[in-house]
Amino acid sequence: MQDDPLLFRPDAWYRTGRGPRYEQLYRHLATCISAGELPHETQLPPERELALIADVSRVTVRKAVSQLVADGVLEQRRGAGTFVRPARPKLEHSLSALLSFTEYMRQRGKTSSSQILRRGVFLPTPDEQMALGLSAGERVSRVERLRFADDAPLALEWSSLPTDILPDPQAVETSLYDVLRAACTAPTRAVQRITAVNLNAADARLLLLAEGAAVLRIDRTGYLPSGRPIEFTRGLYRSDIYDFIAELRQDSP
Ligand code: 16G
Repeated sequence: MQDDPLLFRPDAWYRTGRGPRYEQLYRHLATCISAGELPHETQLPPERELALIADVSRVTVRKAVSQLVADGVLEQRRGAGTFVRPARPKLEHSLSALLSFTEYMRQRGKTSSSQILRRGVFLPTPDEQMALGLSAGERVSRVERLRFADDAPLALEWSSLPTDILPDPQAVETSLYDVLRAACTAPTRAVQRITAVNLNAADARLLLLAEGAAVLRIDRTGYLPSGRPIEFTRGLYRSDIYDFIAELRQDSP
């Protein structure tokens, strides 16, 4: 049983002019739960008692509590009382976080575009062989792009895929993932390695940065549901777009 009634006293949650009491009580309890002040398995005082401590009617308590039950943060156990439920697992939406550059930019209200620097079928580098599980004699389709958001160059990306997954690199006009999705071969899982590197003169010129400027290098290996690696993209990203990468990492498995 929650034995700290201070949390429920009116001065902890009620302010004149900030909306109806049940709404303020609801918001307060939701905050206490998400902040861990009312941890998982805490039992709330019974409705009558809570109404007394909070100095509100039982109807007000009932409305706030039933909203929290509907939200899935409280659980009413018959004959036992009302308890704080365990937090939902964070990874619930992990797959939806596997976004493409085009989608990241769209989410941020920016228009993306690309300048293709080179596209073709090549012998794989040792890094590509390792990431994609290819032998030295096999071929990869490679697409090298300078990527823009609202006309500002933000990233340089070298994407390599086995030729049976992307037989024609010329097919990549705007979004690589759109091409893969159309063939049902988009990755559903990815592993990323992030490092800080300094730009060489050629890459700096393209990204409109000074030679030696620090950027993030992210190597993404994307996998099909079968576990087969089908994308290896090495990207250099201006660190002022780090925020979108951080968001991805939070949601990823
Ligand atoms: C992102 C991915 C990259 C992928 C690209 C596809 C990171 C670090 N990298 O930039 O691996 O190839 O999106 O974007 O997020 P597109 O579908 O717009 O071509």
